[in-house]
Amino acid sequence: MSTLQSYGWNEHFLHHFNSSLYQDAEPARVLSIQGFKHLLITEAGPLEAQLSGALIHSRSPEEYPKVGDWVLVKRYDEAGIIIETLPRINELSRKAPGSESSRQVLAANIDAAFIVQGLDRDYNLMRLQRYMQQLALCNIQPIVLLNKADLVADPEVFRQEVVALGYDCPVILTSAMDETLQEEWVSRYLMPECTYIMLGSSGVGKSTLLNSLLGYKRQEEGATSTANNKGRHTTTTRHLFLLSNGSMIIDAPGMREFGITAEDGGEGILHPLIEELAPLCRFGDCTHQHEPGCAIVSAVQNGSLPELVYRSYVKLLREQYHFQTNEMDKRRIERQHGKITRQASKHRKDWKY
Ligand SMILES: Nc1nc2c(ncn2[C@@H]2O[C@H](COP(=O)(O)OP(=O)(O)OP(=O)(O)O)[C@@H](O)[C@H]2O)c(=O)[nH]1
Ligand SMILES: [Mg+2]
Ligand SMILES: [Zn+2]
Repeated sequence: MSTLQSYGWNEHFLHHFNSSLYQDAEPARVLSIQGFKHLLITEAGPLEAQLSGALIHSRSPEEYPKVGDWVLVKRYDEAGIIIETLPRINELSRKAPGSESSRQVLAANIDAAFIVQGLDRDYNLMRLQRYMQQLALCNIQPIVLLNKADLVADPEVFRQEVVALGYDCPVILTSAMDETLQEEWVSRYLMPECTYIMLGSSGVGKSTLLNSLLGYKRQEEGATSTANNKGRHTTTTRHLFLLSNGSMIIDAPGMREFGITAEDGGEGILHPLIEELAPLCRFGDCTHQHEPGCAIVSAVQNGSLPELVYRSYVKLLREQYHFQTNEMDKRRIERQHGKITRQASKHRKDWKY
């Protein structure tokens, strides 16, 4: 197998490469980004590269290469210049922290994401559902990984709680300290040539798990004494690693905020039971909050839809609405701005100034 194939190069990217304008460039995958420095893997091995000026000026920041992206690169002596990002299969995004309605792309071309929570103090079902929602919007398969199972007396209770939420995804108990526990899910869920990402708060054990899978300590791990200190973030950049079984994992810094976004005109709160019940509501535009004849509210009342799923649904729906209205306001302002500029240039012509 070629180097690129082992990093996930496939027909989709080959097709876009063949139809691109840059036949003199070579394809590469982005392994990590530090400031201007992009570490790429090419057929001939690793290469450091920067973005071309043309790429920076002609694209918006979400379109700049992210970890996991396939790019076209040209070599100049020892250095590489990235001239294009190949179309993505998907992108993992969130609401940009601190913003009202901007989207931030964290990584690209992801087959599945591990939502990692620590069973010590990090375990939180509302937060878990926030990740579920955003991954569904991004079209990325979630896998719940409940780590630090060694620290609680009966970890299965936690697992059952997550299973009871009714999402369509694997829920796994593990511990970075227990190789047997790891072997069970690794052989089942980590597939060769597939790309995974570790998501979760700081200190849940993402890097420790990754090191254990790599079989050597590559990523810095938070010291036990400071693991309970909320402000500490041990991993600071995303990095894609190739495991010996042929799968790839992106280790990411812990996230304080994982704000959800919304698709254009998309409704998309994606819980299987909610999707199944919504068409049964009396009103087609039911918001599932106070309307009579709402199938979702009655499912909560009769216990077939967990209340926690409903609560998170209402909360996330409001956030999505907020994100969307802001987006619309922005567009309205931009349109208005365009109109003013057009009027101004008309005046300029009329008055010749
Ligand atoms: N008991 C126990 N401790 C663990 C386990 N996994 C990780 N830890 C400890 O938790 C602490 C934090 O682990 P990290 O791997 O640095 O956490 P992280 O998720 O990578 O954190 P950030 O890089 O800050 O996002 C370390 O002290 C680990 O030794 C586990 O399964 N059991
Ligand atoms: Mg880490
Ligand atoms: Zn309803």
